[in-house]
Amino acid sequence: MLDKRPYEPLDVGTLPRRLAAAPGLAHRIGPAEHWRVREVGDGNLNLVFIVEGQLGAVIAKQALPYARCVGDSWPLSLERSYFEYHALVRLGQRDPGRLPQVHVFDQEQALIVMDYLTPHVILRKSLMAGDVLPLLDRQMGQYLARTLFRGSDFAMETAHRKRDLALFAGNVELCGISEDLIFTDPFCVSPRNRVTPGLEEDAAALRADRALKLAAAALKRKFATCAETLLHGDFHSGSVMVTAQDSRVIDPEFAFYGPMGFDIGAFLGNLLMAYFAKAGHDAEDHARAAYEDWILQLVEGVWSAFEAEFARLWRTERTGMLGLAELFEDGGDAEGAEAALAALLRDIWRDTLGFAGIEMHRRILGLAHIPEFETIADLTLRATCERRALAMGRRLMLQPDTFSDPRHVSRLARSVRTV
Ligand code: SR1
Ligand code: MG
Repeated sequence: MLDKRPYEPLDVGTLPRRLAAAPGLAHRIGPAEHWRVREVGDGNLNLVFIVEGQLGAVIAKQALPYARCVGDSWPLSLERSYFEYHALVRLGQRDPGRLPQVHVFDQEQALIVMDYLTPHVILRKSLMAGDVLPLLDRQMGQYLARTLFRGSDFAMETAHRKRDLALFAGNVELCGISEDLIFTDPFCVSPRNRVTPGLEEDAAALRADRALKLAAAALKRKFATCAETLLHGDFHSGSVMVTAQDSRVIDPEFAFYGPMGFDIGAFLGNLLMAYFAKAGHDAEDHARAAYEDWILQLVEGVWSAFEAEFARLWRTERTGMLGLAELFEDGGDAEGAEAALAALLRDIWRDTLGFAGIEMHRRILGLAHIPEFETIADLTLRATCERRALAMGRRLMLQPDTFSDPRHVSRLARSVRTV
């Protein structure tokens, strides 16, 4: 049992002393006197350490009492670690093996010790490097279907789901970050916003675009009021680690009960931005065109795998209060259940497109930009790539009903890229 010493930000010197008392850790990675510790965090919020011993390694992630990317002028409570721990456990149960296993949760220190994933790399980096990941679409589509379906009232026992809903309703602070940074700031003047030089007029035009602001308002309302399932809550390509054969999901500290399309949309929006950024890095040649095509196939493949797995779960695990077999199968109307599934998938697809579009706006107009664009050294070229992404994102937000399936998304991406 770890003692309840008051919280202190740990460092490579103090972390081993703290962890030496953790039950089972020496057994897993070897005796503490041989541990080597490195701090490797490059995310927006937390400290991340790799602790290597003679037998293996673990990751130790500690929340800081402020947002790391901004500094102590943006205080944040340590509670996010509690929500991340509970989300890691639940999402891991819903898609076994897809998230790191937790070995120690030290609530006092806001510290989670979990599997060190190796030789995995962050998906965002892998996409920037031009890696082809043949299983990613299936693994991520299935992950999304399993976690979103199994965390909802289609599958869960309703008293259990409501208890969980109450627990994650406490993640007020991180939901607040999303509410501000995704749905509000990008569409108004805010000191937290930043745009690439050359994109100022585009940003001003979007902030004066009433149709776009109405779409952002509707998406924010959906995000805040549609407590459909337990979401990862920040499911971008920095929250996935990959090898050619394996994909793992990390960092669900933004977890809360929200609309299914939010996680799917965040992921697809980030894939689309990876697509639009390619022209800022590589010469226009056959290799680049082939990789861009692969990214669009990935977008299509994630949705297809999601749809197929969601339909399978609908037919085999619809045991929750919203399952409503009483209305359909029990009364001999199996086709009614299929019609309900089709209607639900249409709704999720529509939400997915809107959330993908708003994610693309917030990464270009807001506080938290992405390395795919930020590393384009030529600012004019960077602005061009971002402008194309914004044009695509705007269509997704304003006209989701014009995309009947993901091939239409690919078609639009290709035509916008040549603008
Ligand atoms: C202050 S946190 C900024 C962003 O980083 C996280 O990864 C989330 O995406 C958040 O919006
Ligand atoms: Mg994160």
